[in-house]
Amino acid sequence: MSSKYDFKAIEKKWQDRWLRDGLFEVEMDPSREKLYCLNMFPYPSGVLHVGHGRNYILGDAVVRFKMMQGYNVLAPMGWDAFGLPAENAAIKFNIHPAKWVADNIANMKRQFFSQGIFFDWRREINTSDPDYYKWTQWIFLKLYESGLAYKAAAPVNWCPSCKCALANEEVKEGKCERCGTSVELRDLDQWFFRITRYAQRLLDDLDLLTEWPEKIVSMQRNWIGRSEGTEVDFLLDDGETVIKCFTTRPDTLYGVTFFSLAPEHPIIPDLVRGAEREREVLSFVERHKRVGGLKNAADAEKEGVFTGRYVVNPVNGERVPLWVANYALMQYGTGGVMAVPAHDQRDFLFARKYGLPVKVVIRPPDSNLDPSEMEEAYEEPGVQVNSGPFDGMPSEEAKKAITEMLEKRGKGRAVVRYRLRDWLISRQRYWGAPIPIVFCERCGEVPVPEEDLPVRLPELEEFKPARGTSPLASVPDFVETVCPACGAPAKRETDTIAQWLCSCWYFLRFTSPFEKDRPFDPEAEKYWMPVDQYIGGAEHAVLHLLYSRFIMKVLYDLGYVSHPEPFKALFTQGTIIKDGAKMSKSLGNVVSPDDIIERFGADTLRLYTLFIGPPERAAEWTDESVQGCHKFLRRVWEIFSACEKAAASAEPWSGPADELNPAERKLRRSLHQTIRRVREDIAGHFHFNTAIAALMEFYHVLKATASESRPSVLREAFADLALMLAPMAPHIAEEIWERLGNPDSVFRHPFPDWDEEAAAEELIEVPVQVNGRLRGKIKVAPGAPREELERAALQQPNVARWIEGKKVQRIVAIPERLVNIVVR
Ligand code: ANZ
Ligand code: ZN
Repeated sequence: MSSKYDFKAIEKKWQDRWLRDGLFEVEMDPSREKLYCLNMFPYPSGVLHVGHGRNYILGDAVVRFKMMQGYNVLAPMGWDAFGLPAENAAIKFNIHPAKWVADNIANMKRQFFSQGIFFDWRREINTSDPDYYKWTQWIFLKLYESGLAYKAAAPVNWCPSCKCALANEEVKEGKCERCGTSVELRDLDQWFFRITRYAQRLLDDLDLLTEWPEKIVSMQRNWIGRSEGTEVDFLLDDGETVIKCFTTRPDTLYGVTFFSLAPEHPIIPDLVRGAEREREVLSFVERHKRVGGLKNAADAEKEGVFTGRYVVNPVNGERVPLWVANYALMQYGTGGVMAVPAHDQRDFLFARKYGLPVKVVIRPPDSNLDPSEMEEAYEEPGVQVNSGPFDGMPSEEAKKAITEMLEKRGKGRAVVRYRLRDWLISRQRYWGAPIPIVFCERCGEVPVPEEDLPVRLPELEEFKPARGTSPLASVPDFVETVCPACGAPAKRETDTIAQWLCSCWYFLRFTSPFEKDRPFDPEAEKYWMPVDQYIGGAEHAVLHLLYSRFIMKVLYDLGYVSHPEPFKALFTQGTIIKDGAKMSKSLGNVVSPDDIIERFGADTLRLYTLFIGPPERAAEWTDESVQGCHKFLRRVWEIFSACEKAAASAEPWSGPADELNPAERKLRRSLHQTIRRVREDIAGHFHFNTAIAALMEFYHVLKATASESRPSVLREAFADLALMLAPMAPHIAEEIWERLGNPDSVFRHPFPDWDEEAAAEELIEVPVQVNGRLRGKIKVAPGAPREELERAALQQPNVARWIEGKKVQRIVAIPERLVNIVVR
């Protein structure tokens, strides 16, 4: 009497019902424990593929599981709508970014809905909405007031294709992260956030993030890049000018044989002015300035040019030649490097190439080094040699001693350096929030008063980037304004804010998105924050996640938020692979969730996405396995509809265990063992994959025992099966749950707990013989090992009597069958 698995009707029914009943709509409720579960919000790029589902389906399953555990769960969603992706696509398809964004949002929302991925949509955020970016501008002003935002001319990474300056974090191996074009360095007036002031705090508080993947924490640590070292003053051969360098190896100071300057070092033109080498040096500088990106220079072929000038080593008065070298970076330390070829590999390669001397000042603890025979630098610690008064001292000790000597003589000092640079926040692009600053002839830089926010982005027809200036610069209505301080005519800043700032605080806005007069309600922030579970891609390890931590700390210091860190636990899901490559639109290997839903339903799509493998690892998508998951759901449906009438007619089993028949006992044992596994797999590390495998095994037991089981036992089994399936395949779960006669949503019901007794393995009776004659019986678990049988047999009271006072010669134990004790 089984009915067909009509997934289309079932899924539509429940999606409408969840919407109507506001299943995901939550309010602050101090009497309940809250749980804030957040998926990184997407760029509204248009269409979701099943690779995206790895993130959102996982998030939805976690949310539903947590609801069933009784938490007050906040699960919001929104759109990271400003920025290059929207603008570049809009240019490509020749439609306005606002329209492009709106169309895409509509489609993606539909796709979320049809996958049963639900949110509290009342809280939806669009970062390009003036009601939102008003507060992004407000945050800019807060940083400005705190001296954390400043404008400066600086060499910036410039992408000639995007016609846009990029943050260091957006440059990958010297190329633009967005479009892959080689990045150049250009001097431009730019806005920066002084994130460097928070370097130490951002580093220290990594210790609070015990529920983050270790990998991400260490990436942030490296990105901040703290190093302790010494700043050393070298005197130029004019006898006046000091050129500084930063070193982490002051112990090698006696081994300096030349000095390298970064090509962008501002002193270079003065060094060679009027000299014979001027043209050669300046043309080298021109050529090498162009190669952008902090990291780029490290692995490139070492190249340099001699300036014709010398500097003096402060410890021994030696004159060493001053070079310009491509491996010296202007953005790190002082832009100058004291070069020690014997103990630094980059210096070594450079010295060998240009025939510069190699002088050993550290030897290995039990051997000597001959500079002419060295094939690479000796970078390890050791013992000082050729180091004047420090000879014989262990090099680790000499670091401190030499620094102290320099400090005494005023020629150097201990310093801490960070690799982290200030955060470049301005963009010469249209599609972003205007920077709320006005320039007045009389008053200079004036922040827009808070009550005048938002500074609206004008609607433009022509928004393509021009040569390095924002398209807003050519809109007189926007540019011309009056000075908020003195009322005189003034001009607006025309750069826009990088979209990274929009996503640095959206999680705060979600707590109270309806606030009109403030970015968020402090009470709501206090209740909902921090985000308990953040889920997203590892590619955001140092961009979004570091920036968000910074902004949170600034707001914390200003008293606007009550937590120093935004994200308590972080989960980074693995990617979906198809045909050997990461699934992506640009590679043309995407699978549409729409197609899978059409053929098999959303529950199948969800189940397979969760079943595909451990969620933190990459996994390969195969269409056959989708069908396997579908078959499983169909079988569940079929056996349920065969048993529906019986199960719905009874109360769940609650009688004593000895009244169960063998089939019933087997079914209940399997059920409660499955509950234990499913609970542990999900709660531990979101291992829905093994939880689903357990449910599949349970199905087989259910199938084998259903016909011999009474209605009450079936009732218990199907109810718990529905509850367990609910986070993963919510539609079919609700349908089964309702048909069992439950009036409320399955998500208003607690996730089941297992009964230890029912889950326990059934004991088997094994006869025990003494000298071949039956003397007793023991009860052991199936498969219990020999030693356990022997131990139990010897303790059995009647057996013990028969062997008392005798000598046990030998015990033969056959698991599950027999124990024979031979005595004399
Ligand atoms: C001399 C020396 C001798 C160095 C030696 C190392 C080994 P970390 O540890 O990553 O902070 N350095 C300093 N400023 C630089 C710049 N602007 N561009 C390129 N390299 C620069 O690196 C610190 C080391 O990087 C410094 O220590 C310096 O080389 C180099 F046997 O100074 B060292
Ligand atoms: Zn003014």
